[in-house]
Amino acid sequence: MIDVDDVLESAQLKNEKVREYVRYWAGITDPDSIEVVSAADDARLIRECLDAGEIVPAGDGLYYSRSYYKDTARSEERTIVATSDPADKGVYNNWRPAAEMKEKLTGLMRGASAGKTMYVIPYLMSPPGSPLERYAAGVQLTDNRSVVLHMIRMARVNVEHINNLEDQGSFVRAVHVTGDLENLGQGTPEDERYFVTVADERTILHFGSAYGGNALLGKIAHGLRQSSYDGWRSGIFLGEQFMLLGIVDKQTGKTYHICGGFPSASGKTNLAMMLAPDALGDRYHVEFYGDDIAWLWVGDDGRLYGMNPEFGVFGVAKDTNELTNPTAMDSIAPGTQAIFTNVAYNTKTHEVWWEGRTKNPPADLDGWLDWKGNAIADRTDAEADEPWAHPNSRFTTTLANVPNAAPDDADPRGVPIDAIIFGGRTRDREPLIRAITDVAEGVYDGLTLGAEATAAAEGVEGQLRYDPMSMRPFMSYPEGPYAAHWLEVINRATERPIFAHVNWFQRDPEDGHFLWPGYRENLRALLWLMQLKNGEVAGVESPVGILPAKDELNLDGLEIDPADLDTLLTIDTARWQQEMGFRERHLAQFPGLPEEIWAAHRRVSAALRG
Ligand code: GTP
Ligand code: SPV
Ligand code: MN
Repeated sequence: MIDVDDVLESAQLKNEKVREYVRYWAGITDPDSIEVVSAADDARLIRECLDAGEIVPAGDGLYYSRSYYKDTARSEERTIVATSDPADKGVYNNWRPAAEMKEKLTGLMRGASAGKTMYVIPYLMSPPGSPLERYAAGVQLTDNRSVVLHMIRMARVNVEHINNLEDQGSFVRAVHVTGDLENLGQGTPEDERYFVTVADERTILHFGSAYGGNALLGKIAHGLRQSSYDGWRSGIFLGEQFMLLGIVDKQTGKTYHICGGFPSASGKTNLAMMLAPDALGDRYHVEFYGDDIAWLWVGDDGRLYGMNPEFGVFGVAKDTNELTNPTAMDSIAPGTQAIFTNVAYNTKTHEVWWEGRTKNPPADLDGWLDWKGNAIADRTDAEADEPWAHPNSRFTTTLANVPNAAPDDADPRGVPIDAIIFGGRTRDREPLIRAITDVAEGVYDGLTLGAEATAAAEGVEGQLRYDPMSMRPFMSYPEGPYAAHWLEVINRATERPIFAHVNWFQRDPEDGHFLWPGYRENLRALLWLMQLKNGEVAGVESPVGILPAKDELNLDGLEIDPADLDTLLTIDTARWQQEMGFRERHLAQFPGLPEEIWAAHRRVSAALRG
C-alpha cells in the first residue's frame, strides 16, 4: 500500500480537498506509486521517457512519440457530457446521466493503473491573476508519463496553482486512465473507450486513449467543454475553440485583436502564427496569443476581453513548412523541447518528416519509418502511395517558443477584442470575407458555420457538416441556451466587436486549385476588416454581409488570377438560396433558439430573395 499522504506531503501539496481527491481515485485505479509533478520536473521525466523508449530523440532537444495506431484523433462518438439534469441534453453534447457515467467509468478504471505510476498534475488554464482564474484550476491524474510531458507543454503545471485556491475545492477533477489500448475494440460495437465530462460536478473521466484531447485533459475537456459549461452557469464568460491574434500597425501604433473559430484542422494555428506578407511587413506585424482556445468576458470598462488559457500549441504537422508557416517551424526548431507525434521518423538520422514538410519525401529511404513504425523501404507497390505521417500528426511546443508570441500574452487582464471571425473549409459559396455589423446576425453566422470534415475528427473527409462556432465536438450544453448566452455576453459589452465570416479554402470547380493563396496572405482580408470597422473603407453591401470592393483589398506584392479574385469577392445567390434551406433545417433542431437568431435568419433569407 502506498502512503498517499506521505507522497503528497513531501511534494508540498497542501490542499486538503485535492488530497482527498487523489486518495479517492488512487483507491480505485490502484497504481503502484504516486508522483506529484511540476514543470520543473520536465528534464527528468524526458530522461525517464527516453530510457523507457516511450519517446525517442528527434534532434537536439526534440522528441518523437508514436501513439497506438487506433488512437490518433479525438473520437466524437465516444465523447459524452454528463450532468444530473436531463434538461442539459443538447443536439451535439451527447448527454448522459451523471450517475450512470460515473458508475461506468469507475468500473472501467478500477484496478486499471495497476503496475503503473499515477502522476498528479496540478495545472492552471489561465495566466495567474486572471479574473477567470477560479474556473481555471485543475488537477489531472494520469498513468501515462508521455501525457505528463505533453501537459507540461500545454498548461501551466505547478502545485502552487492549487495550494492557494480561495475555495480549496474549486478545481477541476480530471482523471485519465490509459487502459489496455490494444484491447479496447476501438471503432467496433464493443468499443470500451469513454471520454466523459461530468460538467455539473466539474469532473472529467477519460478512459482508453493516450492521444491529444482524449488524454491531455486541461486542453479540450477542461479548456472547452467544462469552461463553456462554467461560463454559461456563471453567466460570466464564453469558452470557445477560437484562435486569438493581434495586428500591430507600426505606422499608427495601434494594435487590433481578433479572435475566431474555425473547425478543427481548418487553419486556426496557421492564422495566429502568420507573418505579414513580405510586401506588408514594414507596416504590419502579427502577434500570436493563442491558436485553439479563447475565453471571452466583458470587462468593467464595457469592452469584450479575451485570453488564451493554454500554455502551448498542439499543432497539425501536415503542410507546415518554411513557406506556409515559418513561425511554426521556428517554434519546433532544435532546442525547443518540442515533441512530434505520429509523423515519419528516421531511426538513423533522428529526422522527422510529414506530408508537405518538403515538396517530395526524402529520396534516401534508409532508416525512414512511417507513423506506424513500418520501414518505408519495405513498402509494397500497393502501399507506396500511403502517407508517411498520419494526417492528424502533430507537434507540441510551448507558447514561449513561438517567435511572434505577443509580449502581453500572459497579461491576466486579457486583451480587448475588436473582431470575431468564423471560417471553415468550404469549397464554394463562401467568399473570401464578409463583414457583419449586427450582433444577432454575427451570432447567427457562427451558429450556421459549416466545414468539410477533416482528419482531426473521425468522419468522412470532404463532406460538409455544420459546426456551430466551431464548437460542435466540444458543446457542453444545449444549443438554444448557448445562443442565448452568446447574445447576452456580447450585448453586455458597450463597445462591441465586428463579426466576419472568412474562407481561405474556396476551390476552382474544374481543377480544384485553391482560389486564394491562403496562409500569410490571409492578413489582407483581416486588414480590410479593421479598415471597415474604422470607417476607412465602405465595402459593398450584399445580402449576407459587407464584402470588400476590389480596390479596397490591399494586394501589394500579391499575384492572383483576376478571375479567381472576382469569384472570391462575389456572392453566388442561387447557391446561397439553396443554403438557406439547409440552414433552416439545421437551426430547427435546436429548441429554445432565441427569436433574434430566427429574425436574423429571416432577414438574410429575405435579402437573398431580393
Ligand atoms: P486544430 O488544432 O485541429 O484545431 O486545427 P487548426 O484550426 O489550428 O488548423 P491548422 O492551422 O493546424 O491547419 C490545418 C491544416 O490546414 C494544415 O494542414 C494547414 O497547412 C492547412 N491550412 C491552414 N491555413 C491554410 C490556408 O490559409 N490555406 C490553405 N490552403 N491551407 C491552410
Ligand atoms: C482539435 O482536434 O481541435 C484539436 C486537437 O485541437 S485535440 O486536442 O486532439 O482535440
Ligand atoms: Mn482545436
